[in-house]
Amino acid sequence: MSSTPDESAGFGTRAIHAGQAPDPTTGAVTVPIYQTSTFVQRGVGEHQGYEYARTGNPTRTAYETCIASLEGGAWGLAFASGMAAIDTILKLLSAGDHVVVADDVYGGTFRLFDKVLSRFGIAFSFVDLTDPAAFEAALRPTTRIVWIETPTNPMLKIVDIAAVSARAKAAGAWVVVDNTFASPYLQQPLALGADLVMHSATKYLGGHSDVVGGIVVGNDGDIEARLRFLQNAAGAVPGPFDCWLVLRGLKTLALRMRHHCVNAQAIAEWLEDQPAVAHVIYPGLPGDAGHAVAARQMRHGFGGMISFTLRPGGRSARDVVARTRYFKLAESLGGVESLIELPSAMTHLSTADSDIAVPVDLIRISVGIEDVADLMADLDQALS
Ligand code: P1T
Repeated sequence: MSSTPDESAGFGTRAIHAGQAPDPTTGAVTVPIYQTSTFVQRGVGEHQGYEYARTGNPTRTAYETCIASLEGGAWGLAFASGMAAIDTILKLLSAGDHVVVADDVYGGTFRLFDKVLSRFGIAFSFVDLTDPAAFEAALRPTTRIVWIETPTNPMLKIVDIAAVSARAKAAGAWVVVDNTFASPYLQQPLALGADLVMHSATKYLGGHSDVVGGIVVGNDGDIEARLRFLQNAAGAVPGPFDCWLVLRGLKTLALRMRHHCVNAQAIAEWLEDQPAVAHVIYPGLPGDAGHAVAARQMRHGFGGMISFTLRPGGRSARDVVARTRYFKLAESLGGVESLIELPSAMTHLSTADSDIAVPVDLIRISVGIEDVADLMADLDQALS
């Protein structure tokens, strides 16, 4: 009765079947929500693979198995949030270790590194990883991790994962890619040489803005054992219902990503023609600084995120983000509904006054899967 798909099965097939064999006791086609904190033992240590729900839960196992398959990894580990996943990865390090970080990352990642983990003796250098010379200069004998986002949040810079991974490997450092903005449908960092890939599952993986979660995927068994130990030791795990919600989201990931990409490409091209708009950042635009690398390392499209600035003299960015109807003014991204925000005052407030502060007038949109004509009309009325 196993429905485990072949490794050669397509992405859409694995999204629906990997880790999701029908329930062996009832035949339920969807994985049940095992809402239990503990599991009975026949004798001491004699159990059916589960002892205590912090350590493991069958709903979580299904979700972890599915996302590992989608990222092309050997294993996956789920966490209570993207930040919990990042925090747990960094706990692989010790005082004295050094991390090279892309100079444009989610504000919460910067906050955790700069304000929390630095107090535990881990050093961080924020550098432009699209500049090979800057990357080279940032490497130290103590560098253990190179932390990449691509596309970055919110400047949508494109980092060459294969090139950075090759150099990091030679320097003895692991490469971790935060793949939140791309999703495994558009980009598979492990195949490009990364050691670990992580996500805020809150975004495209869940896809419906109804759950907070994080995930880490890799191939190396030694790193898996150490992360599994930390997952259980620190306990920042998701509950079974949250695992189930992300698992349900994964089933339509391919469908949703295709629509996000088509809508975003059309809106980016349209925005470029608007007199009120000064500059549009979207890796799918042929003139975009990251287009060539993105075209090489991404597939099917360039994602659903666009950032842009306005020409002086017209409406302010603050005014525009408060005027849209369908684009809801909110933090987060990657859901079916479109969102708009001002990173400098919202998601990236923690970077204000730092070396990696984002432009104060930058607008970021997460393009949803609504009808694109309605989205354009909404932006049009907000801009004009
Ligand atoms: O919110 P959480 O699930 O803990 O994930 C944090 C995180 C990690 N990495 C990236 C690239 C992210 O974008 C995020 C969360 N970002 C937002 C909430 C945002 O609006 O940008």
